[in-house]
Formats: sequence, C-alpha cells, structure tokens
Amino acid sequence: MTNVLLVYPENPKTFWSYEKALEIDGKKSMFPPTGLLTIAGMFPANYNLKLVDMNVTKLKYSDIRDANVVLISAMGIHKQSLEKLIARINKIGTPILVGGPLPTQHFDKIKGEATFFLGEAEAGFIDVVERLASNGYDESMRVVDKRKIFRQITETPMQRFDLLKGTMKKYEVMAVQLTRGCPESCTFCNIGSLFGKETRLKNESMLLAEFDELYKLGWKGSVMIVDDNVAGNQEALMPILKSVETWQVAHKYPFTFFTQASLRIYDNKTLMEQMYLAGFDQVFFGIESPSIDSLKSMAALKNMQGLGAQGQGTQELSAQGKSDAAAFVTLEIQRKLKEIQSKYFKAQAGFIIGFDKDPDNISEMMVELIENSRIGVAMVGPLGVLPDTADFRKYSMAGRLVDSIYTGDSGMFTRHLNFVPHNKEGQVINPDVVTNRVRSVLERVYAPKAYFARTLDYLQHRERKPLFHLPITLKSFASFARSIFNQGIKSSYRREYWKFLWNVFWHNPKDMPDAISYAAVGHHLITVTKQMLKVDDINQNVKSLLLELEISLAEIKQKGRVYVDDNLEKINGRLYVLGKKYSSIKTDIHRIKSDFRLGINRSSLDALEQKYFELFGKRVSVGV
Ligand code: B12
Ligand code: SF4
Repeated sequence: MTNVLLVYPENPKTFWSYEKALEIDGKKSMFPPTGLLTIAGMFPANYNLKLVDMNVTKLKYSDIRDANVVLISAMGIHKQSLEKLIARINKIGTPILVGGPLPTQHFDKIKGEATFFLGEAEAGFIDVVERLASNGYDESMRVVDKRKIFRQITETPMQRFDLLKGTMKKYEVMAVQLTRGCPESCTFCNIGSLFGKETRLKNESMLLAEFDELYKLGWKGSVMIVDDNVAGNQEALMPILKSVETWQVAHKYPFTFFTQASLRIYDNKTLMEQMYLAGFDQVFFGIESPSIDSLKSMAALKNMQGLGAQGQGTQELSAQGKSDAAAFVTLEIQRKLKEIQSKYFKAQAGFIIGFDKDPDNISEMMVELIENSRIGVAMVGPLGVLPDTADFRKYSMAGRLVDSIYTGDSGMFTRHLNFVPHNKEGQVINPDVVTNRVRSVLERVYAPKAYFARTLDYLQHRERKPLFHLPITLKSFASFARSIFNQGIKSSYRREYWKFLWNVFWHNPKDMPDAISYAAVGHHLITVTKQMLKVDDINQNVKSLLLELEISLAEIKQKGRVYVDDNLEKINGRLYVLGKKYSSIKTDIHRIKSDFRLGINRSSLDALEQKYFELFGKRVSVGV
C-alpha cells in the first residue's frame, strides 16, 4: 500500500473567503477542495488516501511523516501558504507533488523542493506519484508538463466525497463540476488556455451519481456547480437540467445550486426556466464593465447581445431623453439583470476597471449599474494581465507589462497593477487613477446602507422564491442569534441592519430566512471592505509621511548648521508634527484586525522607521 496525503493549503482572508459570514453560520470554510477530491477518484485501489484541508483541520506532523507522498492542490491565492507548507514538509523529507491553477501558470515562481504538475490530472499523474514514492524527489522531476491536454470529462471519475467524512458539516457549500472550458474569447480571461475553448460536459448519469453520493452522505443545502460558464453549450445543457429537475423532485429538493454563466442565457428563457426548476437560486455573471467601448475592446460580446435592437432599453432611454450608447448599454444590462433576478434567480456580478477605453466616469457608471440592477454581491477589481491571454500578448508587445505574474488577483484591494495603464486618448496614466476608481466603487457599494438597500430592493421585487427551502432547525436559530449579536448589537451599522430586517418582515415575513442569510454575507463584505480600505489609507499615509521625512532630512542636511541654528524653532515645530503623524499611523496599524495586517506595505514601513531614526535618533517599530 502507498500512503498518499492530500493537502489543501490555507486560504488567505479575502472577499471570497467569507469567514465573517461563516462565523455567523458556525462553519469553517466555504468550499471543499474540489481538485483534490477529483484526483482522489483517479487512484487505483492499492493506494491509501487521507485528506487534510488546512482550512478545517490541523495538519499534524505524523500525517506528513506517515505518508509516502504528499499531494497538494493550489490556486493563485495560495502562493504564500503553499511555500510555507512546502518548507514544512521539506524539513520532514516526504516528497511532494503540487498541481492546480497556481503551478500550471506560475510553477517557476514557487520556492521549495517539490514536483509541479501542470495541467489537468486526467492527462495522467499516477506514474509520477509512484516514482516519487519509490525514488524520492530529485531535480529532474521538478516539472511534469501536461498543459493543454484536454480529455473529455466523461472520463473523469466521481469525486471521493467519502474523504470528507467527519468534516462535511464544516463547509458551507459542496461543489460539483459539470462543464470545463468556455467558447467565449474575452481578451483578459485565461480559461481558454487553462481548460480549452470547447465546452466539455459530464453526462447526466455522472452528475446525478455525484448528487446521489452527497445525498447519501447526508448533505442538504447549497451545491456550487463550479463551472466558468455553465451554459457554454446550451443545447447539451438542457436535457441534463431536465434530469436534475426530476432528481430534485424525487428527493424533495435537497439541494440549491449556484453557478457562473454568461449573460447570453438571458436570450434563452426556456433554459433559465429549466435552471429555475432544477433548483438554481444564484448565478454569477461576468458583467465586466458598463462601458460599451470597454466591453468592445475586451471582446466581451456575451454582454452585448441585443444592443442596438429596438428593445425595451431604447424605449426607456428615449423616455429619459438620452441617446448616447454608453447609457444604453447600462440600461440594457440593468434591464436583463433585473428581469433575471425577479423571475429566475439572484445574480452576483464581476466587474473590472483599468481598460484603455474606460471613460473617466467609469466608477459612477459602475455604481449606478450595480445599484439599479439590485446586485448584492459585486466583485470589483482592477484588470490583471494573465499569462497566455490575448491581453498578455498585447501588453507585452507594446512593452506595457510590468510583471508577468499578477499577484494582485487575490480578491483583496490592491494598489499593484502589472501593466502600464492608458487613458482613452492613449496617454500613460498613473496606476493610482485606476486603483482609486476601484476603491471608489468598493467604498460606495459596500457602505452598509447601500448594501442593505440593494438587497431589500431585490427581495421586494422577487416574483418567485427559489424552489429549495432550508428547513428551520435549532441550528438556524443559533445562526440568527449569532447574526443578532454580531450585526444587531456589536456592529457599527446596527441601525441599517435592523431597518433592513424590519422592512423585509413588513414586506413578506416568509423572506426572513433569506434576509438573515444575505445579511450575514453582507457582514463579511462590509467588514472586509472597511478593513481593506483602512489598510489602504495606512499605506497611503506611510507613503506621504515618508516623502515628508525625506524632504525634511534632505533640507536639514543641505542647508547646514547655521541654517539649522537660525531656524531651530521652526524645524522643531515641523519635526513635532511629523512625529505626531507617525504616532497616529502606529495607532491606526494597531487598530487593524490582525488578519488584514498582511496588506500593509512592509517595505515602506521599514523605510519610514529608518528615516524616523535618522531624524529623531530613536529606533522605533510598529511591529506588524
Ligand atoms: C469555483 C471557483 C471559485 C469559487 C471557490 C473555489 C474554491 N474551491 O475555493 C469562488 C467563486 C469562491 C472563487 C473565487 C476565486 N477564484 Co476561482 N475559480 C473557481 C473555478 C470556476 C472552479 C474551481 C474548481 O473547483 N474546479 C474544478 C476542479 C476539478 O479543477 P481544478 O481544481 O483546477 O483541478 C484540476 C487540475 O487543476 C488538476 N489539479 C488540481 N489540483 C491538483 C493536484 C495534483 C497533485 C495534481 C496532479 C493535479 C491537480 O487536476 C484537476 C482535475 O483536472 C475555477 C476555474 C476552473 N474552471 O477550475 C476558478 C479559479 C480557480 N479561480 C481563480 C481565481 C483567480 C479566484 C479569485 C482569486 C478571484 C478573485 N479575484 O477574487 C477568488 C479567490 C478564492 C478564495 N478562496 O479566496 C482562478 C485561479 C487562477 C490561478 N492562477 O490560480 C481560476 C483558475 C479561474 C481563472 N480565471 O483563472 N473561485
Ligand atoms: S465568458 Fe467568462 S469564462 Fe468565458 S472567456 Fe469570458 S470571462 Fe472567460
């Protein structure tokens, strides 16, 4: 028997880790490690497998020591936790095989002794595990490159959900994959290069077998269909959805589904109706931008269906006396999202800022779109130029790439862009122009009042509830009690929280369970945004104080003793103010919740401490 340890590294705290909502719900992690559960299904019977997801269980020394090989799955956000994990395992000496989107794209940037598997496991990896188990690691095994081998996923075995035994209840959501790849050609997106441009589908019996297994293991609740664009092949999807409906009816709707799809599904009402009947209650749409010029430049044709036709959007527009195309797009997308939300399912949406064609008022347009289409969860971030994409080729040819690895794509607010941004006129602009635009949108959409207003608006306009109803149990009461404590008593936005619940109750008391769960999600988004923006304020204050200290130092050095003696009072006064500013930064840093301190720019802070020493003769440290 070969002992294989499967490890999923720790997730950093981001928009998507939802830990503030998880605390309210009494859970440890949002999703199980789908990649590892999938590859676990590919092992022959003579392997003994153990899974440790570090987000829900402690990884013990004996787990590593007793294994012949450790297999790790990682995505971009795991870079730091992965390197820490590799270093820990290297000390014990067990060989390591790492796969997933992070090594597939950035294997050459990861530190430590490990073999990196690039591509999909279906291309074959058991021989590598066998070699590592028998001979250990050597440099000739650094990379196993199986990129762009896209097998039909009808060959992919079922996920080994049984490995979650004892931990299943610690997750908020279970995950099942139905399709891989996407036929669209958005210029910023790497899905085509990672998973291909053809939509590969599992067949319905495979999907239902995974549902059966989850049901057998006692799962009830949310299941994410972890596809990038579930409706890449609408024709093939339809019969599968019908079978899912039949399965759900037979099992009394134990699951509710959440997925990602392109806005093209709006044009196929039969498909959306069938998704609703199958039990989908939320869909994430990549809306990307409210600007028609930006959408065109990124080839996001998926969001431009029907534009220019004499649709409802045009009528609304002329009723308002507006005739410009930009406003038309906003209205068209808004209208589609509103209709989807009132008739079929709740929508979440992703937005990107930083395209060359972005108009100067992109932030205002985006906020308007998010608010008017009642989108509760909006993921807003700067453009990241990812390897093996059309954008990567464009920016590198134009000499506008700053870094080939985009570390900013972590789901947190960042000031780092990996490209040189331009304005509409083609002139270079300061990266802060782009990041300030992102900041401005986040600040406004996650102000508590704005989040609760959008969510209330959505609930008040919802014509049909999802077919799945979470049964009210003792646990739901416990979650409600935690929500009341964290949001209704402790939080700074308790007024908005109570007003929201009260309004929902008046409108329709039956919406209360959903309202409580959306409020918990809001708690995470509001808290993370507030902390992230405080970290950004600190970083900006450090930057400007550093500049002031440098100017003062240079001036004192340059003007010499006589000047200093003559202006001692003035200089002392200025130093006093600088010292005060430094203390206030120190206080701000200590007020930041420890999870978020990682975002503080350590090297600027070191430089600040050094300059402070030069000016005041005192060594200080804020101890981040
Ligand atoms: C579902 C999903 C999410 C979910 C949750 C994911 C999770 N489990 O935590 C949500 C919506 C929360 C999410 C958020 C984000 N996501 Co996401 N997400 C996905 C998506 C659509 C599916 C992931 C999945 O489960 N796939 C199914 C499994 C089977 O695939 P897999 O893990 O890749 O495994 C296969 C291979 O990689 C390989 N493999 C994997 N592990 C191993 C290990 C070994 C040893 C071997 C041999 C092989 C192997 O074999 C497997 C079978 O073929 C992927 C895209 C995709 N199609 O995969 C993006 C993706 C993983 N996400 C991505 C990103 C960037 C993010 C965000 C950072 C976005 C943001 N800016 O906020 C956040 C951060 C998440 C966080 N936790 O904080 C990127 C990662 C890029 C990278 N280089 O790492 C992806 C690839 C999308 C993309 N466009 O590039 N995401
Ligand atoms: S529709 Fe989504 S997954 Fe498909 S190419 Fe565009 S951004 Fe990527």
